[in-house]
Amino acid sequence: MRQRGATRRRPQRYSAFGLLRHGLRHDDWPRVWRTSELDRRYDVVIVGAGVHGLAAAYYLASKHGISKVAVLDKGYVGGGGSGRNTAILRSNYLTPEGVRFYERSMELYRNLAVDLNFNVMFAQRGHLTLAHTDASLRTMVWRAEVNKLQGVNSEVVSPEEVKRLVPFMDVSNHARYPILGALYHPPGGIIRHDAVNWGYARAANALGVEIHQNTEVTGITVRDGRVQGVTTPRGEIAAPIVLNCTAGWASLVAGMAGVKLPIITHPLQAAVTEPVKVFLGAVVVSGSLHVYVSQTDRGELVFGASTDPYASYSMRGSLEFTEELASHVLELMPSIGRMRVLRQWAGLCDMTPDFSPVMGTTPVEGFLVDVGWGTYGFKAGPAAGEAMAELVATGRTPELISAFGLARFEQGRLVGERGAASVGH
Ligand code: PYC
Repeated sequence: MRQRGATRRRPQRYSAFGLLRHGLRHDDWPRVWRTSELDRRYDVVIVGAGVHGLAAAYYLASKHGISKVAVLDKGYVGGGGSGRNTAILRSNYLTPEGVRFYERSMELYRNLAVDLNFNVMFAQRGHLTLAHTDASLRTMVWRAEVNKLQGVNSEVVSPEEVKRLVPFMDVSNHARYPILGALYHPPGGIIRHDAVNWGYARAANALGVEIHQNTEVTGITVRDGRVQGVTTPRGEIAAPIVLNCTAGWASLVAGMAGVKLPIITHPLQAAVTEPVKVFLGAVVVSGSLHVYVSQTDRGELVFGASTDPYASYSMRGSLEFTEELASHVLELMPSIGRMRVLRQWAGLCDMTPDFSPVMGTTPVEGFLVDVGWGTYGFKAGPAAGEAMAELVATGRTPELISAFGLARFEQGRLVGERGAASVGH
């Protein structure tokens, strides 16, 4: 499977003069990745050109020399969950398996700009999960202890410390939901999600990986329990390995191979305000108020909620969401009442029963999954891509993801992460 002598192209670098010239003339900008003819056969077909699919492709090529790889997407690069999330990175999970896994992703994210030679704008601003009840404070203490045992920087802090970190927050006893404390995770932060998608796409493509946008997978061929390839409107493609890296459509794509996933898909809405001078240092999450907020380097506040309470594939926003979001945010930060919401959108969340993903093999030989990313997928892209690339290249499931296999739902070995999901669900 190892592909020797694959064409390697270095991503283009510019001198200051070159940058200026390209900035002034829009007609000769080079493509960030090449488009190519669709071949009839690949060593690996990856379904989904989001951060998971692109990272898997990049690590297949960069770490294992496998570059006869096609990443197919029915839309465009980063147009699904990878471009619709709120770009929060953290590793302060509840289970040791979860903490170790997300911490590996944080490690890869920390070096990603250098690794991809692309500015992904990772800002480690600190991440605060507020506790408004004794029960949630108990969970924060539990998480902090599990985190520390795994070497992850997390601690429970007082309302006074919350006020020091976020001076605009109402930490008084008069608030409708007084803040009793918070889980503080200094390494957490935000990143520019589009840049991550484009950086992986460019780097994978430079190593020979092909990216085919507007190429929907409409069928998966399985013969004698083994995957043979996929069907697209552009024709059949043969491949001994098909990796499902979709979010939102994961169970539909798996269903094409006859694999049933324990996933229910819900929309999740988010919104962004007009930009103002940067005043919010940390990412702030309130599980009880179903809201999280961060401020981008451009000054916009990015808000998100929990998933909508019904299963749906709709990606439309609703007025109820904006009203509820605004009222919850104002309970925390009354002073931002005059800021205007610019845009809202929705993404699709593939929820599993234990709030953990599904990564690994399936009963169909050669058909692999990296799915079930609920509300926590973007931060996991690098580690999931790296681990799935290793599984493809070696045929062995890496220890890091061994707890997240599909068989756990039959065997009753769930990895319960509900208590560490960003917001109440
Ligand atoms: O898990 O950190 C998270 C998250 C943020 C927004 C949605 N989920």
